[in-house]
Amino acid sequence: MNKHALITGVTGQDGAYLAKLLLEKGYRVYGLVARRSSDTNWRLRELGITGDIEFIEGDLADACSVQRAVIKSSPDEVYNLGAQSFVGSSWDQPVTTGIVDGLGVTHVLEAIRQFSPESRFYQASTSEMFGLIQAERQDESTPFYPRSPYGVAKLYGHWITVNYRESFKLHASSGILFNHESPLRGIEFVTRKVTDAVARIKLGKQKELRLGNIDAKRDWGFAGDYVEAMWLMLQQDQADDYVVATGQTSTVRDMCSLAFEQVGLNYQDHVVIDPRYFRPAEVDVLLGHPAKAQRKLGWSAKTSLAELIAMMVEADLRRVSKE
Ligand code: GDR
Repeated sequence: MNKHALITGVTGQDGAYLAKLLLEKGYRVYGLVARRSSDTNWRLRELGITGDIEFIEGDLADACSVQRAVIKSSPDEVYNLGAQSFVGSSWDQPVTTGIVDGLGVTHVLEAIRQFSPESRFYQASTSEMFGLIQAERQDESTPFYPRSPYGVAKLYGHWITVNYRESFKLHASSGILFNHESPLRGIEFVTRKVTDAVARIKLGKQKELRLGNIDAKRDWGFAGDYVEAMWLMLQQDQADDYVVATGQTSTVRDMCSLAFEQVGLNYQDHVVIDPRYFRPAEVDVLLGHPAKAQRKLGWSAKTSLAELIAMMVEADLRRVSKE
C-alpha cells in the first residue's frame, strides 16, 4: 500500500521539491491549493510533476476546507508548508499573515486531532523566530525573539505544534529551517532577486539592481537538501524539533559578489542601495547549529552557497535568454 501525504503549500518552492521527493519514494501526494487568479503551478511544471499530484482546493485560513482535505486524503503524513512566507510583506499584511501562518497551523492540527490522529505532522518553522540574536549560533535551545509579524505568527505556529504534541500525543514535529533557496525560489527573496538581475544585466536587459540592507547575514542552503530533513523527521519514532541549516553564514553583499562573479561582473558596478527595501526591523545575522539534525536524523547540508548561487545563476540565464 502506498503511503499518503498531504502537503499544504504544494505549489511553493519547498512544496514542489518535497512532492517530487515523496513521489520518488512511492507516496500518493495530495496538495492543498488555494484558488489564485495568477499561475502558481510553474514550479510543479518545471519539475514535471503537475499531473502526479491530487489537488484539493482549500485554504489554511478556512478550517472547514482543511478538515475536508484531511478526510479526503487520509494521510499518513501531513506537511504544513503553506504560508505567507515573505517577511517584507508581513508588515503590510500583518493580520493575514497571523491568520494563515499562525492560526492556520491550529486548523491543520485540529483536523488531524479530530479526524486522523495517527497522521504524522510536520510544521515549517523558521529561523526568523530567533530574530534578535541571543546566541552566536542558534540551535533548538536558543531563546526566540521574532522581529516581524511573520516571525511572530510563525512562533505561534511553532508553539501550538509543541503544545498539540504534548497535549494530545500527536506525532507533530517542527523543522526550524534557516534560509533555503533554489532556482524555484520566488523573485521577491533576495537570492533569486540577485540571480535574476545578474542574468538580465549579463544579457543586456537591465542595468542596475536595487537592494536594501546588504550587510544582513544569512545561513543559506539548498531547498532540495532541506526537504529531505523534513521527511526524515517524520520517519523517527519520536516527534521532535530540529534546526536545519548549513552552519555557515554570509552577508547579502558576499552572496551578490558570488553571483556577479559567476558571469564575470563586479557587483559594485551595478548594485544601488535603495532605502525602500529596508525593513522596519531587521534580523541582522543568522547562523544555525544543525548538530541535532546531524546526530539524530543523519542529515547534513550537501550544497555550498557558491554551488547554490552558481545553480541559480545558470537557471536564470537559461530562463531570461528564452524570454
Ligand atoms: P528572509 O529572506 O527575510 O531572511 O526570510 P529574504 O531573502 O527576503 O531576505 C534576506 C535578507 O536580505 C536582506 N535584503 C533584501 N531582501 C529582499 N527580499 N529584497 C531586497 O532587495 C533586499 N536587500 C537586502 C533582507 O533585509 C534580509 O536581511 C526567508 C523567507 O523564506 C522566510 O519565509 C523564511 O522563514 C526565512 O527565510 C528562513
